[in-house]
Amino acid sequence: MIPSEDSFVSSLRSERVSARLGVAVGVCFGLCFLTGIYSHNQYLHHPWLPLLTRPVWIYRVTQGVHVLSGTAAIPLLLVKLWSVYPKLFARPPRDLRALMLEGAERGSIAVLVAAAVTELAIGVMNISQWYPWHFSFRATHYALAWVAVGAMLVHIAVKVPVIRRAFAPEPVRAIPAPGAPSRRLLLGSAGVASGLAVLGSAGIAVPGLRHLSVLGVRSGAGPEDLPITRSARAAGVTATALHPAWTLEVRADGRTRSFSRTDLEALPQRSHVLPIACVEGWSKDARWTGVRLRDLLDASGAGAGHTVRFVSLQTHGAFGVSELPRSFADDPLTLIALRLNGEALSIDHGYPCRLVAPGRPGVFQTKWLQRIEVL
Ligand SMILES: Nc1nc2c(c(=O)[nH]1)N[C@H]1C(S)=C(S)[C@@H](COP(=O)(O)O)O[C@H]1N2
Ligand SMILES: [Mo]
Repeated sequence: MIPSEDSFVSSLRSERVSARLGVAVGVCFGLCFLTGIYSHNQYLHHPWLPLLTRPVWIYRVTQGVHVLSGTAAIPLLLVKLWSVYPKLFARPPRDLRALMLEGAERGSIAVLVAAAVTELAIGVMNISQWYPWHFSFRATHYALAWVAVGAMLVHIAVKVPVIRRAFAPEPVRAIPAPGAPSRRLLLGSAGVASGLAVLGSAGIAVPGLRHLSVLGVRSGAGPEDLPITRSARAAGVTATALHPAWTLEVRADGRTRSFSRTDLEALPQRSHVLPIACVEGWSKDARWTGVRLRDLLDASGAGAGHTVRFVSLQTHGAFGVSELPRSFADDPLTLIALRLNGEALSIDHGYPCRLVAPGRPGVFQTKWLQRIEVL
């Protein structure tokens, strides 16, 4: 027998509960969306959205909030779906007009649920670096974000009367049956589950919480005290990066200059504390020492105000090439790093040299540099 809406009798379900869970999910999605747009713009460079170089940890914060607000949304969304799923079994109205209206509303909710669940699921899978699909993660995650947020706004607009009712003072307080959990307990548990998910993941970005990071994929260990994403072996650079004849080529104004590691060490050395902040949400500060990019460009005859392309020795896989917008290229903190936390750069962190710029996502902090092109 197919159940009807009335077959679900839990007194924990109510408009008041669903609306409060909805607000919590909505806040998480809003944070996730805004920080996601900021992150995505690092790839697209929309002129209407500036990319900030200060504070140097800006991307640590935006991407940390992105991943943690998405994580927080997962338990909240599950409880929210539980609180409303009996509606799936509601009998359709007989009146044609009402039927069409309800059909449209249900259609928009179906889009919202599908987009939201898929978005959170592929986000988690991306953090775990598990890609059982063939589409581009970033393009899909970005497109689905607009679908989810658009459908959410429609949903909120349609539900305004319900939301008003749900937040109005309760005329008669619902008293739970003896022994039954209260709605307050349900909401509290959803909040605690969400908080624990955040706490278990926050160590990927928040230093003091690293030991709590039971859910975090990368909690902080690695050569020179910094995690590694792609190793030198995985990038296929072990032979080329250690080759004694390695030089860094700098192409500017139609001329190419070459710098050996000794040449780079002979230029004035600067040290700055700058974070590596991965799109996966993990981040860590490190002390980088090397040549200021601006000094190297000056030594190569390149003026200010140019986008600069970085090409690594990497022969396969993504992220072997990056383009640095001019505000970062001319920034005095942007380094061609030779040393990390007081030691020569290890090969997994980008030996012979790598790019480190303030406020940039980790994916563009290109390791194992081979060539720099001033565009
Ligand atoms: N050439 C190259 N550089 C790269 C990558 C890569 O795959 N290839 N990965 C990037 C990513 S995604 C991150 S988060 C940082 C991580 O730097 P680390 O491994 O030194 O911590 O390196 C970046 N630099
Ligand atoms: Mo990354």
